[in-house]
Amino acid sequence: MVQKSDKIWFDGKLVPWGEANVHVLTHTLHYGVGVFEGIRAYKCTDGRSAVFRLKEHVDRLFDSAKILHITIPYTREAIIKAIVETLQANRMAEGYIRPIVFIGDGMMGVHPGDNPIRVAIATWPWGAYLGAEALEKGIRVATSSYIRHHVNIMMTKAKASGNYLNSVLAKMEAKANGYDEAVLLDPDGYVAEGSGENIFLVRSGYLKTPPLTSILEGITRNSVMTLAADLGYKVVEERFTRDYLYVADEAFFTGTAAEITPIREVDRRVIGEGKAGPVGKKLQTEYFKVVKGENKKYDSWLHYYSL
Ligand code: PPE
Repeated sequence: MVQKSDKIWFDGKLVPWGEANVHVLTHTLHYGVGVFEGIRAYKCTDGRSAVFRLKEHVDRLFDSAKILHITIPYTREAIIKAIVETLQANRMAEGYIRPIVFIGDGMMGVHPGDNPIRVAIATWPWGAYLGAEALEKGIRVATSSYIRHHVNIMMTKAKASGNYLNSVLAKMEAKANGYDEAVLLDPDGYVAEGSGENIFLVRSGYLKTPPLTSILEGITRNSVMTLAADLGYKVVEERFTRDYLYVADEAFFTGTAAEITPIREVDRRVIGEGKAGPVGKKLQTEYFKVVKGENKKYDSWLHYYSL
């Protein structure tokens, strides 16, 4: 169960959590044409709070909407302000932020007509996405029987609600088979991403991650690539096969929710030593320093707010 907060920002105003409801003929509920974001705020080491890469997340929300022909009836600045206001209204020093833009009720049928575009922003506390031990010990992953989107079937650069049908199926399958998470292959058979994470492998000291075809352009992916380059690691964006993953020295998932989660097993093959590897661990440590404001070099990635 999501831990309730007091308020949700809904179409321009803060309303009580229990009143942020929609009609059953909400267009997006039927056809999936909506866009959303997943953002985290962290309590910094100096006692302040900051939203991590807020601008980039809001930019991606607007890009996702553009791809789906949705015009968000607010400016980027207004959405940024609303996100901060929601955190403040809920007295959230840290937590997860979920803005969603969706098509409301009015017309039914595939074409959304001029149904209203509605915007909501919810916040709630969210700990380690894949379980408390996952960040430390790593997780067990299975290749999914579901294939990630073809670039002309779904718009893979949009963080669109409908795209997640594929993720939900993959995640349910992985869990039902006793794994923690799924890794999905792209339509050509190469490794793409997790149900809600990007993927990296480490081999002979360098990092590899799939290029931006079938996958979401992850903001954590970008942060990790930047941090890795800074730490002197070579990072290549290149397709790789599932068996290349089996023989990697290390592998890990990245995502706002998942942060940097080591992968210790794929399809019953132990990865490396079957625990968090040194490169992934180093990047995870650096990432947590950055989000908590301990690395001043990346201060521009933090949007500080007061409570
Ligand atoms: N791929 C997918 C499919 C994905 O959903 C996410 C984020 C990523 C990659 C990583 O993107 P980024 O967060 O910008 O680094 N998934 C979000 C939703 C998870 C959920 O269960 O809901 C998230 O991490 O917030």
